[in-house]
Amino acid sequence: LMAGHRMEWTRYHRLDDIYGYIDYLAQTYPDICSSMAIGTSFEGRPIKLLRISKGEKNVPAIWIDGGIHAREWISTASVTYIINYLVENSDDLKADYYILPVVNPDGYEYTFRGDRLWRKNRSSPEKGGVCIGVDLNRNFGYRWGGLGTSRQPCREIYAGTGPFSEPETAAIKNFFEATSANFKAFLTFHSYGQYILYPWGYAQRVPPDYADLDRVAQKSAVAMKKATTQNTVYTVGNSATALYAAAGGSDDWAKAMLKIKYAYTIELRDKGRNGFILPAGYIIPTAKEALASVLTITDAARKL
Ligand code: ING
Ligand code: ZN
Repeated sequence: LMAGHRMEWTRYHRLDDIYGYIDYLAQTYPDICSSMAIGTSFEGRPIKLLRISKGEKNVPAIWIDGGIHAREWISTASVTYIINYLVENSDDLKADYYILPVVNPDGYEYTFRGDRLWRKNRSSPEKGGVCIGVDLNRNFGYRWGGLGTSRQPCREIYAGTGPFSEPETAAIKNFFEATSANFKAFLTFHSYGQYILYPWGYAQRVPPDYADLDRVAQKSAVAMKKATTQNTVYTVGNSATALYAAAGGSDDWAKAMLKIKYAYTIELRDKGRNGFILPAGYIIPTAKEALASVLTITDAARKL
């Protein structure tokens, strides 16, 4: 029996509430929502994806994820807000959305039970080692192990034992290998810093079509500023130049290996006053900004 759901967007939710919401949507709106576990985390939790689609031909597919880094709660909260908006406004759905609000469920739960500032997953890849966790955004299979990564398991930027060594990143890779959907955008939400970043992250270089990525990102920044009365400023740039170099990120892999044109990492609020511990009162305004970016990038994807 599925009585309802517990999502409110005025507080941060545990994984149970988020997964309950996904199940609720799939049961309540079976014409447009379907859920699937794309894999299982190191500790055995399902990695739940929601597809929102009207089954129309000739619409682009768009990937949206959050919570790859456990402590970045606003990312997961904003992605669930985006889900709610797309379902409630499904008459205007302009793409097929594949949405993964918690890439790293073990890490996410650990930020409630153990360490609020945990970043990595919870795997222990070394035999007999003491340190736990791989940085999942260093574990993707393009230029794995390059700049801004570490081979030391105790570091926050530990890249793992090899590309896709972790069940959470392997699940995403396997999903894309199995799907025939026509992906035109790949959006991964993080916090914090207020940036719209495009590849490459592995070095201070840009892809051949970077002018298109820059133009759509600038448009997105304008929409995000207008999304609330707070005129929030988002800075646009190449990841390695605007922020820092980091190889093995999901956006680089989506761009280089999956050939998805509009690949972005979006760093949500704030700029450091609260950092990862963003008060719950900022969920709705920040999520409105995240939604504005999704709708802007959807428009660009439809024009391809
Ligand atoms: N930031 C991203 C990180 O993984 C990033 C920034 C993404 C840099 C992609 C380069 C490429 O470090 C956070 N907040 O995690
Ligand atoms: Zn992050």
